[in-house]
Amino acid sequence: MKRILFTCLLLALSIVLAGCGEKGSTTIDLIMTDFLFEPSEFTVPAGKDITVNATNNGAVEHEFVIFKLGTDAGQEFGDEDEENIYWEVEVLAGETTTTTFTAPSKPGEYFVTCGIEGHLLAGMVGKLTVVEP
Ligand SMILES: [Cu+2]
Repeated sequence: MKRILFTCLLLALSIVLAGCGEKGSTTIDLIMTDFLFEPSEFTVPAGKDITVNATNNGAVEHEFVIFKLGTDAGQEFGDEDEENIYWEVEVLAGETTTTTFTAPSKPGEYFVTCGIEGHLLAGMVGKLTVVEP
């Protein structure tokens, strides 16, 4: 009987720990191709330092551009969108870059795209979900 109780406790503990894992990751592992983000959706904890490991497997340069909350690039990325950028990183074709940024302090869904002309339309769109840590 005691053993069953112990097993139940372990099970409950593992569920709680698994739940903690859903509070977002401080690491983003990103593959860029012509013309997709893989994966395209990320969840990070608000206000934390996030490490981005970005690999460009494409034949052309790509960017990972996070927009400010409540903004997006519309149909196509243009000069008018520059002021709405929260953070961005550029990766040359065939390169891997590791860099960091501080996640926005406000939870919400942030628009992500590649700022190079035509890449948004081609499908380089993503979403960064910021959650309470
Ligand atoms: Cu691109």
